[in-house]
Amino acid sequence: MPHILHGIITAEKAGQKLLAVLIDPEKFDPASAQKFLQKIPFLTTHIFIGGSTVTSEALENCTEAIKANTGLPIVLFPGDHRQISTKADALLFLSLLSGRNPDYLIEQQVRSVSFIRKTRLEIIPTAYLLIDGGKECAVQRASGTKPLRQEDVQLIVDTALAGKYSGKQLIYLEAGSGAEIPVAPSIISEVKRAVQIPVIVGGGIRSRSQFEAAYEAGADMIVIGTAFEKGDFFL
Ligand code: 1GP
Repeated sequence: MPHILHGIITAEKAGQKLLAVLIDPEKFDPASAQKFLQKIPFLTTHIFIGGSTVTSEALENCTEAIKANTGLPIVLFPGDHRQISTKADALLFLSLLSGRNPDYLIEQQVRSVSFIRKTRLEIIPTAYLLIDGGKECAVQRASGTKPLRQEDVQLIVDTALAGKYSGKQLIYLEAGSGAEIPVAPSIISEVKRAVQIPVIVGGGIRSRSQFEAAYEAGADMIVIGTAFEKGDFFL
């Protein structure tokens, strides 16, 4: 089994919690990579790189700078088919299952293949579910899709399970970068109970209590971007 996915599954089975720090190349100065990486929490296990509207050049420069300054696995979290760098270790091959826009369900994915085939990136099939975080987020704008309402727990669980039945290896519950309300712990626990595969949770986590609540509810990996980007290393 591929290396990074294997590591995530092994951690899940051992009950070891994972933390990914998300870097958006659009908001990140590659020259600050070393300083930034010195400040991230010691429990960080992965670096995610991506954003909704990143150019290939910004992505390349950012990934190169991060790679030069850390031994942590670098995982691409792309907003579209152009956001792929050979300098990373793995790629979350996302399908936006909460939406009904074919462009983000399959078109971007097809377009990415001719480039991916020339790389050695580990490809990780990932079900990506956008959940209402209390304000319109970049994914919503870029994809033209609506998030699932936090009240619709059954629909969220069914969507996650449809992802698993389609062969996705990870379920990513996303409240949106800078969300006002993170994904509720009750949703995380219902999804986790149903899917029994690794669950990633991100969007709007900016306090230790939110962080711990997500882990306790069953998140296997938490993704934090905005808080650290703003210099608030709250952990
Ligand atoms: C967004 O899940 C990530 O795609 C992280 O969200 O920037 O709000 O931490 P934040």
